[in-house]
Parts: sequence; C-alpha cells; structure tokens
Amino acid sequence: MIEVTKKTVERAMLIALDTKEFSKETVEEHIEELEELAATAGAETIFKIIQTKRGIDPAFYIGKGKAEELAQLIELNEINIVIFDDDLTPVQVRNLEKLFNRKVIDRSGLILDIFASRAKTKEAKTQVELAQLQYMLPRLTRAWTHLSKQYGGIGTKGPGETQIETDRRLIRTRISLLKNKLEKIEAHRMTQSSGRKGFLRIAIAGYTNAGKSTLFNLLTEANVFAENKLFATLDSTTRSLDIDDTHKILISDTVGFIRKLPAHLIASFKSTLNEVRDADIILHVIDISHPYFEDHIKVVDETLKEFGSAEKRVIKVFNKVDIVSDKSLIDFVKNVYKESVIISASRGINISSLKTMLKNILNENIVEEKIELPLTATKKASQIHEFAEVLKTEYDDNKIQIIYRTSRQNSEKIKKIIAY
Ligand SMILES: Nc1nc2c(ncn2[C@@H]2O[C@H](COP(=O)(O)OP(=O)(O)OP(=O)(O)O)[C@@H](O)[C@H]2O)c(=O)[nH]1
Ligand SMILES: [Mg+2]
Repeated sequence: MIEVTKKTVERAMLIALDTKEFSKETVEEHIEELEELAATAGAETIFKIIQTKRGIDPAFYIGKGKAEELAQLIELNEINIVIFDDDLTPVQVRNLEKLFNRKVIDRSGLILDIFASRAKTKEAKTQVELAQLQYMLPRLTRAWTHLSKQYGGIGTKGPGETQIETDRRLIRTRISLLKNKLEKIEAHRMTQSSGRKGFLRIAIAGYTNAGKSTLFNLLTEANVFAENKLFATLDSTTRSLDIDDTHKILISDTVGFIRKLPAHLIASFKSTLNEVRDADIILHVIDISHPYFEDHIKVVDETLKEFGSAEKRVIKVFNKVDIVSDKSLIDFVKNVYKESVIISASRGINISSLKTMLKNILNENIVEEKIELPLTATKKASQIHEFAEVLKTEYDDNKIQIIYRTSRQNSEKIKKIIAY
C-alpha cells in the first residue's frame, strides 16, 4: 500500500481595514497583494475581509463586534492563521489571538517570515534574524509564545522557540551581537568594493517580481535564481559586464521592494542595499504588465528616497512587454516616462536599446586621464588608486606619470587631491 502524505497548507483569513483614507480599489489592491504574500509563505487564502470603519479600534483593530463575528467564521471553516494588512499593536495581537484562538500576524510579520525562509547566505540570515528580533521584542508576550508552540508554521520561523522564551535582556544582547556581525560583514564588503573605483556601477532595483534577476542573468550570463514568487532574491550579486571592447561596468542585482516594507528590514538590510546606495546609476525595473505598476513605481521611488538615493540618475526599465497587448499603454509609458526603455527580459526584446543607453551613459560618465606628479608625491599617487582604476604608472628621472580611468565624480576628487 502506498501511503500518501498530504502536505498541510495553512488556511488563511486576510483582513484589511478601509478607513476611507484610500480608495476602495486601493484597499482591494493591497489585500490582493497580501494574498500573493500569503501564497509565497505557503498559505491558502480562504477569506478576504475588508472592514469599513472610520478610525482604528485600539483594542481589536477592526472593532470587537466584527472580531466576534469573524471568530465564528474562523471556527467553522477551520482557518488556522489570520493575517492583517497593516501593522497591529502588541495589545491588538494579544486580544485578537485570545478571541480567535488562532495565530494572528500582520503584513510585516508575514514579510519577515518569507525573508526568513528565503535567506540562504550568512549575511542574509543575519540581517533577517536582526529584523525579526527587533520586530518581536515589543510583541513578546506569554500568549504569543504559547500560540507559536501550538500552531507552528507562518510567523514562527527564524530565531526559534528557545529565543522566543528567553527574556528581553537576552534578546537585546543577541541584537547587539548581530549588529556587530553585520558591521564586520559590511567592513569586508567595503574592502572588496574598493577595487571597483574605476568602474561605472549600476544597480538593478525595483518592485519584487518585476524581473530584476531575469534581466541581470540575461545581461551578465549569470545564474541568479528567478521565479514567479515574491522575494526570490535576498542577496545582492555583482558581476562585470562588457559594454564594448574596452569598457566594463559593474552591475548588481538586489532585493526587491514592496509597499509597507518593515522598517526593521530596510535598516538591517543596509549592507545589501549599499549596492543601490553606492551605484552611479539605478536601473529601476518595472513590470509593465502589472495592473498597478504605477503604484509600484511610487513605492520604489519612496523607498529609494528613504535611504538617500533620491538624487541618483534612474533609468526606468519597463519589463514584460511581451505580455502587454494594449498598445495605448505602451504609448502612454513612452510619453510619460522620459528616460526609459521598454523591454522583455525573458524574451530578449529591445535589449540592444538598453545596452546602447548604458553605453552612452558610460561615455558620459567615465573618463581616462593622464597626470604627472613629482617623484616625491608618493602619497598622492597612492591616493589616486583609491579613486580610480590605474591603467599605467611610469617613472622617469623627475616625475611619476599615471594614466587612470574613473568616473567624472571621482575625477574631480582626484584633481582636488593633486592641487592640494
Ligand atoms: N512574461 C514575462 N515574464 C518575465 C519577464 N521577465 C521576467 N519574467 C518572469 O517574472 C518572474 C519574476 O522574475 P524575477 O527575475 O525572479 O523577478 P525579480 O524582480 O528578481 O523578483 P524578486 O527577486 O522576487 O524581487 C519570473 O517568473 C520570470 O520568469 C518578461 O520579460 N516577460
Ligand atoms: Mg530577484
């Protein structure tokens, strides 16, 4: 006899509050995205509830009456997890869990859970654990620990039960240890990247599932994992890319963004997101086939602003044009977004236009220069190495001649060093 073991999928109820702050469509769009997140985490959505209510109930978020009504629905339909689209306070979580007798999590908790199950490298694991502990700290309650043991599954992965049970003091110690560890990883990354000064650096950024990794793989012939689920990529990968015979650029694939990305995650992913912060140019990849792509653009722009990349030159890369049948949409995008290109990364459509664009930017931004210094200026000569890729150094009787390649920005810095 063959025994079939059925994989248990969690049955979820999703709840959003419509406080009239946003349009009805927007609230629906948000809960649809929450459903995608839930699916990524392995939960099947059985109910999507939108409760219209002016103002948030401090004790039960959606109000006690509504919560009691839902408790019955949960019981009858064997729901085992309840997910809220917005962040709940520790008090709300406690009250709702008691009433529902089920695990209650919010969007941040769900995103953290997905990140925890997707983190592969030491760096990503450390970053996720830090974010989880910071998220958990104010929410540590006896009820929570009790429920996490009882139900397991979503919202309970990561640091593990033993840490949940330890007191806050221990968690704080762990947090500072993880911060330390990340600082070391970051320092290591800095030394690694110091050899990249003479290159134009490009970061691929954008909403999750837009096709960033697919584009990265196509351009660099790398093999970064790409799939039709949210947050396939958590680590940044950097490769060099030959733009023509003599010019190389460095290009990085990075973690995707999403609306309401937990602040702790952004903070702890700082070293990964440095690839974006340090880039000269950002390729902002957008899934043009997504009905809400304009909202995605806003979220990404705001997130970039949050960590100080607002001033950077951004090229908008509208991807997945192969599945867009509405020609007027393409015309609209062409008219509205000036520095942009419309492509399909998976089908290889219009990639040459994107490459031409990159080549032009490279020509505008990278310079090759020659300087002469007196033989005694060894300190200045070594400083040039910090800001440029030195192509040739020659010494004669009374001077050093250095030929280097660097960005326009660094070229200015070098001129200041020499003049000083
Ligand atoms: N139809 C179509 N699908 C595409 C295209 N580019 C990427 N995809 C698909 O979109 C899905 C997401 O692609 P990824 O490259 O993993 O997206 P990502 O932006 O790296 O996503 P995260 O790392 O999760 O943030 C995959 O199923 C790809 O095959 C395209 O040009 N057309
Ligand atoms: Mg990716």
